Amino acid sequence: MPETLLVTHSEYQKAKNVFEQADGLCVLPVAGEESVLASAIRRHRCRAVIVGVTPYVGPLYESLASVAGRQGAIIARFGVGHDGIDKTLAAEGNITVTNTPGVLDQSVAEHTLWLLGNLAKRVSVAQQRLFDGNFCSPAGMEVTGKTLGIVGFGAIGRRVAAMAHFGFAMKVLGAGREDVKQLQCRMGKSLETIKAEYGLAEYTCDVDQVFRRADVVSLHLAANAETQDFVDRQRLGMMKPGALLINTARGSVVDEDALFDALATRQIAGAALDVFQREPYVPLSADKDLRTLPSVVLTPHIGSNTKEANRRTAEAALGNVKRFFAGAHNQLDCVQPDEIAFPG
Ligand code: 8YV
Repeated sequence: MPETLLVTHSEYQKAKNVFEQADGLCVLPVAGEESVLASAIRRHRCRAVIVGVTPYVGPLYESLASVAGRQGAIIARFGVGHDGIDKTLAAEGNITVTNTPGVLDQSVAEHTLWLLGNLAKRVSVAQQRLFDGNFCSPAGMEVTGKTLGIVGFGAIGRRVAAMAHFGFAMKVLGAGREDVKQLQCRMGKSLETIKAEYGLAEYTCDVDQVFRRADVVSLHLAANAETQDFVDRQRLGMMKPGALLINTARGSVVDEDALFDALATRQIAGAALDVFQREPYVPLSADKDLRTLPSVVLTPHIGSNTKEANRRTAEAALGNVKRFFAGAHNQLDCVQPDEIAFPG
């Protein structure tokens, strides 16, 4: 009897072909809602699930642990960030957690650039006006020569840096929590090489300086307790009056109420968000709904949602599940309990 693998619906839909053609496993789509997923695990006596970004807080681990016992189970993230998975509960239940590093960096980095382009040229506003029968739009701005602050200098942040500099001649400031020595050590390269490779003008761990100097701040931070509401009123207050903010990392890193106020009072000029504190988006405060502002561009967490990245992600997640069942535990993209969700 092949092992059963449950894949949450939205992830299954993103790469149906890959899942339909998976050999050696009985792959079934299932609703991502935790209680439904948990009962399906018990019903199918299943030890493997592939899941999206939905946070799972308890029943998922209980049912996997009860079905798998000492054999162990696997939660394979369809994606990179694993802030929705409780790594401690997983470890307690003898459940391995994996993710898919590298496969979606290009898509998320490109999305960051499309959001920047939309904001810079007011594309959403212009389209809405055209739809309303008004064939004119506000003036945009060129991005060439502008300063882009990359906050969180992991794989995605670095790709954005390179595309913005080599593609648009932007001046790029990189900021991360590591000092230069730690950065050089992690990347195994000198700062000069890193700068040349990613088109970086400067690297700093003084992130506030980047908020003060950048015309555009793009967030590529880990979602963890340390970065909850990282972009708060104080940091928004540091930004230049004409500045733009882009978030393709995690919603939790931006205080959305503070952002609403900064935009409504024109303290900053615009913001583009692909990720939200609550997904699907629900305003934190009913009277601070970002959708009512003309200076925002909002997309429904689609940074990684391209045909190319979806296929690579499905193959990577499936690969982890297959290697798990084959006992190749040292070949899994394992997530450790204390590992951060995005390198920053
Ligand atoms: C989701 C993401 O994984 O990789 C991540 O951390 O945020 C996303 O790309 C994906 O959308 C789930 O289907």
